[in-house]
Amino acid sequence: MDMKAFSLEGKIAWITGASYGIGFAIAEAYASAGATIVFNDINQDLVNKGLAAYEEKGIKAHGYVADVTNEDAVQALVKQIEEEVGVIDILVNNAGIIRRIPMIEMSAADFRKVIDVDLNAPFICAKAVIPSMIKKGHGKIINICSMMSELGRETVSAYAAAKGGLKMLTRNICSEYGEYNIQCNGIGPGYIATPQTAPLRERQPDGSRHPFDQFIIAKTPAARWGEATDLQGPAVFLASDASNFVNGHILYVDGGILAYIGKQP
Ligand code: NAP
Ligand code: GCO
Repeated sequence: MDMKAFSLEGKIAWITGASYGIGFAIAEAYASAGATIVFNDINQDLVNKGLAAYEEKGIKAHGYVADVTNEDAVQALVKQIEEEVGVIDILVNNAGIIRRIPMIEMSAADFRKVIDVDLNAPFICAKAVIPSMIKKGHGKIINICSMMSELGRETVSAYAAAKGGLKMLTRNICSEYGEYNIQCNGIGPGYIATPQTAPLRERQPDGSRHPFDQFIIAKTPAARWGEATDLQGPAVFLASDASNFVNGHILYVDGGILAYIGKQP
């Protein structure tokens, strides 16, 4: 087998919400594999922060301000990227938010906001890039799903609904555009140590670990939280020619949580 199949040389990758966190780690891996990195974030400060962080890693990224929930803004952004950088070969729908509120206390506005960012935006961004991928004869779309694409838990009703929907959007893009050599897959991270999960890992006043932190350690065969870098290899695989016959698949990168009943307390 020619290992060049894992290379991203000559490819243009757009990772949404990639100023930091999982998106940044994926972009870093894609740059190492030879891709040109394009990212967006919701305001110029974050884009500048991202550009500085990429530069520190020796990566010349292209950063744009765009709210991925705004279809006109995304359509304009893709046109601008195609003019300034080139046609997008790889889209990673990474931007996402969570609101941890008991369902019956959650406002419909909060529920809608999570659905808007975590489900509507991946639809908007995929819809914007697919026409040029069809013309180009290939494309890769990777949706950052979640264990909550499979499981529920208290306080994350909107997030689980969005990520469950994102799993099925992934399968539908596969079904509708697979014949154009477009592969759409998902990555389902387990519990990853990023700003999004920081509240779940905060030390208690007595210095002990957060109860949820202890719970995740007991539920994970790897007995640790994931790091954003744990997602880099799987993300490169799904963006590369090595996965051209993998489509509609959600690759769980969770340290084994989904397979494990959990350690007896
Ligand atoms: P994070 O640290 O909160 O980063 C999320 C990124 O998305 C930030 O750069 C954020 O920018 C950006 N963003 C949010 N709303 C946006 C919008 N409307 N338009 C453009 N950018 C927007 O989260 P993370 O932990 O890296 O998670 C990244 C993805 O992985 C999310 O989809 C999340 O659901 C998923 N995930 C995370 C975990 C985990 O354990 N961390 C596990 C499974 C799945 P702002 O700073 O402006 O909000
Ligand atoms: C939570 C966490 C999870 C993780 C991730 C798990 O509150 O349960 O934020 O939702 O972010 O999605 O895969």
